[in-house]
Amino acid sequence: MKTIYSPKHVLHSGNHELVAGEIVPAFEMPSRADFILDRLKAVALGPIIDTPAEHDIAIAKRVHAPDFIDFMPTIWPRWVELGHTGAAIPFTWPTRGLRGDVPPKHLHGLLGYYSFDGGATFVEGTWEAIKSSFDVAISAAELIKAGETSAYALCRPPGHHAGSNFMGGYCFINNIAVAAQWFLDQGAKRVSILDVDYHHGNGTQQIFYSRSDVQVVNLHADPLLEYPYFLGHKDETGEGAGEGFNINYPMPFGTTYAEWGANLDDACAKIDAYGPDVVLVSLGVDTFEKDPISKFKLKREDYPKIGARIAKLNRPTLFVQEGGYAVEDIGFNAVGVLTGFAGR
Ligand code: SP5
Ligand code: ZN
Repeated sequence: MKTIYSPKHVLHSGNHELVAGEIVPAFEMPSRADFILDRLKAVALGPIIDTPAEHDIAIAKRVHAPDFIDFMPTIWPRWVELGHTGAAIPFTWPTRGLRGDVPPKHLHGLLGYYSFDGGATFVEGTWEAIKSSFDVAISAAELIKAGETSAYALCRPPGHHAGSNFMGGYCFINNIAVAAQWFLDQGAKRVSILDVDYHHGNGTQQIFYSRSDVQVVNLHADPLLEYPYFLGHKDETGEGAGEGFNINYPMPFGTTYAEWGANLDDACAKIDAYGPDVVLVSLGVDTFEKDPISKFKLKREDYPKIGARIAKLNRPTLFVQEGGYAVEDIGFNAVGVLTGFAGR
């Protein structure tokens, strides 16, 4: 299996986030990609391509609002112009009873307008890293189009919390949603997205909620208990033409592979029944027992089982990196899924 990666991810670094009242270094940090790369090389999974082709950002606008995509590269210059030094971060959001339909003119207001939390922060190089992560996803999709049976997009920053017109949860462009639309635009009839990240992929769900050409299947911590809190319940099954094409498997804290794997089996049966031309996997490994922000109990030896089960779908498969914050273990876990898929 080939990996696509961009060294430009490192431009998105030094960010902070608010956790239980304290400003702390963001859990989503550059060393995550380094540990994954080290492990890819150690197991010799396959060639690692670190020069993804540049792709037209118009591709991202097929699933994101053009004004949202155009806003992101302006954030840092406008932040600097305001005289700010630290990272750009939103702090006011249009919740119930406020006008969520009128974009403010001031940058601080726009940051809230185009986000759902304070977890998507900008430093000087953030936009370049976002663009490189998008380029990685599309370049990996191109490998599948060219006939590879699988590929791994080592994306950073991740994407699955980003919706059509909002960022959040470390995510800016929804890399996997953009790739899914790209496959459709290239002639695919049906695409399945299987999201195994610990957190519900609220952005991916929102983007495809009323569509039948992308099936979205999510395994995640119950939103009654866990971030992102406001989406990911079992009764969210899609709407209109999308009815029946969104499937959620919320699970309690303490979930082990016994329960998680049973839900994966069920999810895979639903994907088989749908019959997609390609399967896209939102590969988060924050389900790991030692993940610092998560409460599932998957073990290192469980990750190859995930890959092996996905391989049994027997369809072209694109893996797209999402979360995973037990940094020293992330290589074993993420690459474990890929080696399991490859049958070793
Ligand atoms: C892509 C992805 O996995 N994004 C996750 C964003 C999670 N943001 C909320 C973090 C909440 C942290 N709770 C911390 C408990 C630490 N003991
Ligand atoms: Zn996550």
